[in-house]
Amino acid sequence: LALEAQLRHAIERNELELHFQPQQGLTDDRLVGFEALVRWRRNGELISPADFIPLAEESGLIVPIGDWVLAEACRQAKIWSLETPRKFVIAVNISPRQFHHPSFLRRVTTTLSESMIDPSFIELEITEGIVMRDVERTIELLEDLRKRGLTLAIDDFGTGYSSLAYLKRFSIDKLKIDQSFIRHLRPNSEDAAIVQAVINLGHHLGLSVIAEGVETVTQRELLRAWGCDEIQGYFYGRPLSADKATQFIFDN
Ligand code: G
Ligand code: G
Ligand code: MN
Ligand code: NA
Repeated sequence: LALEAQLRHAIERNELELHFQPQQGLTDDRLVGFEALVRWRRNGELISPADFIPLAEESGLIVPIGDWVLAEACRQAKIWSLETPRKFVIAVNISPRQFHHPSFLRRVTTTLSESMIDPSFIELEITEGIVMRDVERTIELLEDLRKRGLTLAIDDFGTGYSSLAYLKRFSIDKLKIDQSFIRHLRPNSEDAAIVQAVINLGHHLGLSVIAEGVETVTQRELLRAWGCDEIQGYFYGRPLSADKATQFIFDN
């Protein structure tokens, strides 16, 4: 069976699952949230989104997959909200085709209201590519989503083609510094200059800043010294199954 046909059946056959990568706040080193990362369990084998999200995007299957991911993230947020009084944000990746689908706003609001969670539990991660396509409509949509209480983050920040001029017009909450700037981070390097500039830019615009791909204590302490708000990466935690993420909550 062709991959696309298999993927088409993956949702009905319950073959998708969400893993959760923890995010750490740098003011008190507390767990602040998780990024939801989809996986496809096909014949016992776990397939990375890198191997099927592009196909899903191309074929339009990303729309039902995206619906499933959001509903599943909301379901997990509800479970955690009943198990602990602590508050976590679950960040969900949104792909371009999903975001620009005419019914995106309706789908998000329906899923949120059906799940009966506070919308501020959910953060949408959108890329620069998304926001630069159809800018005027994007500005309206971001405002609508934010009015409904969701948090919005620009993912992979610094790698796309967004214009800084638009940053002030987009109603967003957070910048996610791409891991390519973190990987070789050293004091006084070019990456250091870029990362510090993004942190300052974000803060001056009233945004919070999270760095991705943090793998070492040295990277974390540099980011802390520069005022970065949060980190995500193998140093703090790998993507975890829902059960292991629940355990992580109780251990942290
Ligand atoms: O989880 P990594 O572990 O392998 O993710 C690889 C890529 O897949 C990342 O770029 C991530 O943003 C993307 N990705 C993961 N989960 C989702 C999802 O639910 N929807 C979309 N659109 N992309 C996702
Ligand atoms: O594009 P997006 O930022 O959503 O994707 C996150 C991707 O980065 C996932 O594939 C995730 O598994 C991966 N990732 C998360 N933390 C680290 C890390 O510390 N190092 C590396 N190399 N990859 C990471
Ligand atoms: Mn992401
Ligand atoms: Na990213």
